[in-house]
Amino acid sequence: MRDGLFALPHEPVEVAPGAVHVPGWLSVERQRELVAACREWALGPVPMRHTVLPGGGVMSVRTVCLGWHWQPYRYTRTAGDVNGARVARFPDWLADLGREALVAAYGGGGGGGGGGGAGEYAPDTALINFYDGAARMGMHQDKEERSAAPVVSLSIGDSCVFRFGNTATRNRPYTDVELVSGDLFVFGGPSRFAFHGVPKVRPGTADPAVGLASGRLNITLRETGLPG
Ligand SMILES: O=C(O)CCC(=O)C(=O)O
Repeated sequence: MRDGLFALPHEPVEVAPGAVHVPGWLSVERQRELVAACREWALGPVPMRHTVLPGGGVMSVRTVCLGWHWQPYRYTRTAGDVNGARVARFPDWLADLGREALVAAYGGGGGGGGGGGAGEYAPDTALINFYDGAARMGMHQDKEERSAAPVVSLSIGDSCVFRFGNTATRNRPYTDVELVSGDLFVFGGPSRFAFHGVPKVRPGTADPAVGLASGRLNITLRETGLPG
């Protein structure tokens, strides 16, 4: 449930310089379309799976990638740690959505830094993360990219606590932001390499109208800066 006092729909809230939360950005219709697309992507050619970390730990989140496959801690075209298949292509319409997101967050001026305005934003990878009620994501930086272009993050389904920190340490200071279905979060500029994570999902908070019976979907768009 949205806290009406602090998060008016579509009104961007700057959480840190270059880090902007846009509540209620995706319509229910668009969320439904994204959920349907995610269901397809989850099936393959590389199926959604729990990522195994180099030390043997297994992430509680399940992930499937588009465009480039992320595995700790690099991007490849094929998913050598899953089934060896090439990941599904990154669709043009998703890049368009990424550019729309930057306009919503920064007003079209490309305020997130990383070079250029929203029109030049060219995300070429997406991580589709699925959280069940117990899943978490520890504090980390998105730093395998060779581009400093902003990261665009979309939330659908159950609400969560999104912890947005600083660029120096995974500890305080950080801000806990409640991300609700349909919310957009963009981080670029001075916040591009900030530590962030998801310490808590709130089971049962999703609106069934978005087409997800339970759990939380997160779609994260990034520019890898790798040769196409
Ligand atoms: O689920 C989220 O909101 C964050 C996802 C994330 O940090 C990541 O994929 O690196």
